[in-house]
Amino acid sequence: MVSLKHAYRALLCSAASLALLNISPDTLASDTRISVSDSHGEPLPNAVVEVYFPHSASRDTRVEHIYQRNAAFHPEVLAVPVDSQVAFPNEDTTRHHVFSFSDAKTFDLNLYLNETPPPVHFDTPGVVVLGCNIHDHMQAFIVVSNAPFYAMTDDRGQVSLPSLPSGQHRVRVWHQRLHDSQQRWWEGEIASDEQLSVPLELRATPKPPEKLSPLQQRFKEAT
Ligand SMILES: [Cu+2]
Repeated sequence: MVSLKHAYRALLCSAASLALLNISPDTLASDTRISVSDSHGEPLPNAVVEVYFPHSASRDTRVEHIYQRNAAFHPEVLAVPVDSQVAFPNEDTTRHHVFSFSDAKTFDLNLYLNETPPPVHFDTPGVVVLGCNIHDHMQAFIVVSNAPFYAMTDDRGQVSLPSLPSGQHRVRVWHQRLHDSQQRWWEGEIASDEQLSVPLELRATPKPPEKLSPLQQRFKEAT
């Protein structure tokens, strides 16, 4: 039989461990989360969340892929660390012409079918809007991030964060329907032990990809 004194000591010990959990967010696994929803409270998957905090780890750059199948880009949203490369393989039996005129990366992969062009290097942070010059409805986004932590929300509109240093940290959230320019971010802050909910005011319908202007068309033909 457990004595009252032992039970009391056990209670004290578990209270001490709980207190330890609360005061050491730097060293223990965190369940800090950011939840992103629309203004009606519906969870938003595929939103990109960035958290900025002091860190020394180097970036894990790599080659990613956005492939084309059934005249659509897959995935539709890709988040990569700055200095990553992305290849654009075509899995369709028709040709595609992938391009972007975004400030973060302007490029043009002229009509191709089976021979995937060399990967494109994304060396500037920002949102790159992709289109296809043949299929106007095709659209995708590459979010190039220089934040120490970035992730995309899951089906529940959530992102789990690593253990954050104590204090307030800058947070940015992007969603393709946040603003017509598709370049606007929601900005805020999160504390190391906080659960943050971000409701976004979205525009009603997705904007079709930017078409080549007559001037851009002439520029393209001249190069
Ligand atoms: Cu296409």
